Order: sequence, then structure tokens, then C-alpha cells
Amino acid sequence: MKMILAIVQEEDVRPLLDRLMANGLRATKMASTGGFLRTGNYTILMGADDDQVAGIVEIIRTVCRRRKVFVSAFPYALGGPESAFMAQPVEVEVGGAHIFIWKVEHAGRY
Ligand code: 2BA
Repeated sequence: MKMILAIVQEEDVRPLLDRLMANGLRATKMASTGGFLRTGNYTILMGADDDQVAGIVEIIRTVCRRRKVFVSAFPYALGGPESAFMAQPVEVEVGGAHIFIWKVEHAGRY
């Protein structure tokens, strides 16, 4: 068994869960926040059998889109308070999804 963790953007989370549920897969959605932009995203946790993993990754890859966002401040990323606001918005590409997969020793419902 594997644990799949996927960090996805807000716009993608609903269609992603719809697709996962339609395929009989299980998932948990948690609200999370990116360390760089400090904006909201979602972390999806999925416990899955080994032979389901490729299909899940393919669903995530298909549903989650890359987007360009403009940010006018990096309050934490660039250092001191003088860097909190920039004159020109900067374009940053966000998404589709960051996926981490690891082996599960044991899983069960108690
Ligand atoms: P954030 O950390 O808020 O990052 C948002 C976007 O800002 C990133 O999009 C990337 O395009 C850019 N970015 C992040 N760190 C940067 C840096 N040090 N310098 C320049 N640009 C930077 P994504 O790569 O699509 O990441 C989206 C979200 O996925 C991230 O939000 C974070 O919550 C999560 N994430 C990405 N890689 C991760 C990792 N290795 N471990 C844990 N979480 C990760």
C-alpha cells in the first residue's frame, strides 16, 4: 500500500475529488498554505493499493492545471520589511500538483 500526498490549487480541488470519487477512490482534503506565497492551497491524502497509484497520478495530472499568477508582494520570501512590497507585480507559475508518494507499513480502521 502507498500513501499519496498531493498539493493542489483551490480551483482544481473540487473536480479532482469528483474524479477520484467517481473512480471509487478514497481521499481526504485538508486546507493548507504555501510557504512561499502564503496563500491557500489544498493537501489531498490518499491511501491506495500499489496497483491504483499510476491511475491516481494520471487523474491528478489530467485535472490539475498550471497557472500563472501575479504577485505584488513576497512578505516573507525576500527578507526584511523593505522587500515586502514591490513596484511591479511578478509572474509566478503555480500548480498543477506536487505529488509525494511513500510506502505504508500498516493501515486499518479501528
Ligand atoms: P508556495 O510555497 O506558496 O509556492 C507557490 C509558487 O511560488 C510555487 O508554485 C512556485 O512557482 C513559486 N515558488 C515557491 N518557492 C519559490 C522560491 N523559493 N523561489 C521562487 N519561486 C518560488 P508550485 O511549485 O506549483 O508550488 C505550489 C505549492 O505546492 C507551494 O506553494 C507549496 O505549498 C507546495 N509545494 C511545492 N513544492 C513543495 C515541496 N517540495 N514540499 C512541500 N510543499 C511543496
